[in-house]
Amino acid sequence: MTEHIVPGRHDLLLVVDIQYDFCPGGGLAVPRGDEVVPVVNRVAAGFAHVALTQDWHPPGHLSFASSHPGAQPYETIDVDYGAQILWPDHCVQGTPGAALREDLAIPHAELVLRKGYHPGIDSYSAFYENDRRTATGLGGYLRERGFRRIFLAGLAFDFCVRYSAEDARREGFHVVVIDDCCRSIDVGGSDADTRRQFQAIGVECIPSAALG
Ligand code: VGL
Ligand code: ZN
Repeated sequence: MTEHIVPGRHDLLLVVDIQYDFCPGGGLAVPRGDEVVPVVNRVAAGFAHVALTQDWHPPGHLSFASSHPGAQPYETIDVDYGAQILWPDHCVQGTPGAALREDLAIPHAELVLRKGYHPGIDSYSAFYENDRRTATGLGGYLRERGFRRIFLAGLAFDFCVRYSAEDARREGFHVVVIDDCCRSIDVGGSDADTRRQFQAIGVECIPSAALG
């Protein structure tokens, strides 16, 4: 049983990609993605410090299957920086699908970090793009503000939450993922892979009931 956790001044909640396109009816719908919204709202109210991320791609982005003639969504291709899964078009800058959910009620969020805006690089992680070299600046921001422990919530558990959690760990933060604040896409066993990887690197997974 996880002990009870009361968020303090060195803790930040990072809310990942809670956007219409990742919810049922959206361009890259995560099954039951919409269900996390009320849970995340409740959890966020207990944090003094919250940052949000927003997937934010230009039209014709490299990660879109539609940008590669003959390719299908969920196929993996080789690009300059290695393997890249191709996705249906999603979170195109300025479109309704790219907007943060309007029922996300976190008025005290201090930062909205957009990612995935380079036309030729995808960015699952909020810290480093998929070339694993291009930094978003979030690591420096969190360090300069003195945060030590990062809690994660949002979509999708097995992609943007996973990569962000792994990078946060690498950057030296304590990392805690709030399980019922997340949902998975689950392609090719990615949900189980993520849970195994979290165990291996010391990313904690807790239920939201452990907070407060
Ligand atoms: C995501 C795939 C492509 C995510 C974003 O937010 O998990 N997944 N773009
Ligand atoms: Zn994306």
